[in-house]
Amino acid sequence: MTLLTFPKNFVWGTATASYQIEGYPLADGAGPSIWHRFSHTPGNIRGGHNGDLACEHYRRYPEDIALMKSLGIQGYRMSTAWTRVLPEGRGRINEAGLDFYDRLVEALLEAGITPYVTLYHWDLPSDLQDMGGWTNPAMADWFTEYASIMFTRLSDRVNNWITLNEPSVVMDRGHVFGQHAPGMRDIWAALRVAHNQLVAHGRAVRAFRASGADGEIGIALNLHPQHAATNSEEDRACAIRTDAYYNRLFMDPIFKGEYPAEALDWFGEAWPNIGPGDLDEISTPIDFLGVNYYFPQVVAHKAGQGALHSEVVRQPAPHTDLGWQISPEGLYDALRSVQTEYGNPKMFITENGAAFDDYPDSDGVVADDARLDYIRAHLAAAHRAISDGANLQGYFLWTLMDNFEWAYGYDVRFGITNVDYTTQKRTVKRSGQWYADAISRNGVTDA
Ligand code: IFM
Repeated sequence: MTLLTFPKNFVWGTATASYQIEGYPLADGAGPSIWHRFSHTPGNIRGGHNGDLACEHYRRYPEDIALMKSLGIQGYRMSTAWTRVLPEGRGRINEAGLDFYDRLVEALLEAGITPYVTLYHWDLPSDLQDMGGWTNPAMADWFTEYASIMFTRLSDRVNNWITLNEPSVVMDRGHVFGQHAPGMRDIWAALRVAHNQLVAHGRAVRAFRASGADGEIGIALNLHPQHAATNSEEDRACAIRTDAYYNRLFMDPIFKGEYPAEALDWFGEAWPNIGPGDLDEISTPIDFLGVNYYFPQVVAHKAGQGALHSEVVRQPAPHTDLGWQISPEGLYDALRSVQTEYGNPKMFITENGAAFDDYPDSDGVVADDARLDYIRAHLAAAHRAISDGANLQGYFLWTLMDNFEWAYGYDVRFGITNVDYTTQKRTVKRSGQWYADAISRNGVTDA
């Protein structure tokens, strides 16, 4: 067994998101988000769950920060809820909401943990949805107004910002398949949603630069490598299409200032109008790319199947409990493709982790060895990518603790800490103990 040592300043972190952990979404003057509405609509979420309590992090954050400190976590990727700060999405500021994030950031810094703040992790203010949400081009200004408030309030202490989390999931799950808020099924709208998010991202990056704040800003994209099921021309064309849709629709405009030609050809008249200057704005240079990686996908051409005429071909085991293929090579491929195709920007893995259904045994031990193996193997793949030149500077494990896993509610557990939702007791799982050890050694073993 060899210890794979990471570079000296490699950041070891965990990631969470506001609606998934905070609970009390309407407390202290906050307004409703689309996820509040969506989860309170019968039939949308497994088990009828919602984020009303979640992990009660809104009240228990000191305990959660102490837990991170005990594990040696160096960086914490969190998100701020737009609805706590601007209950109607724009205009009137709710000071109590800002105060909460102020206290949270202070407590993190006191614990020696560096905050990495994501401004949008899906909890859009409902009032903005009522005006069309991300289908409305005015969203770019509304998002920038909110982002600027956060920069003004926190950038003296927060030096790492992420504009949006996984805009492709917002497009696809939220507006094509309707499994996420706001529950739309409209490819025409979805493509506008993709574009408007990207413009909002670029505009917020410009506002950050104009503010003169110290620090760095980037975006978190979920990279989803696509492979053709066979060598046939049709399957290969299909994989190029799905790659354009999931990955290059976001990577190309940000890093190259253009949309992938395949997507334009494929979606034809559904393609949104691109305003003059939009692509310049979208491609405003960022300081780092956040890579969220979970699994790759093998696709075959299937006429009439979805907008992309593609079928996912299930691969042999292993899979996580969500049926997601376990493929550390996919992470290696994703990092290397950013390196070779997009100029090797500074990268963080801003999410990576696995869903397994595990609980404390009679001795209170959560022996989540499958998750531990998943994390170890993915860190080893990340290490290999660094050795091959990828400019990867940190890893934020998804996720610190079990939480509200969107349409799956609380039935799906990604945490390295178990949460008992009846008592709110936190129990660090074996994977969490292992992660603490990896941090202390700044490395993982290769097996
Ligand atoms: O829980 C989510 C997270 O909010 C966004 N990325 C994927 C995770 C697991 O599904």
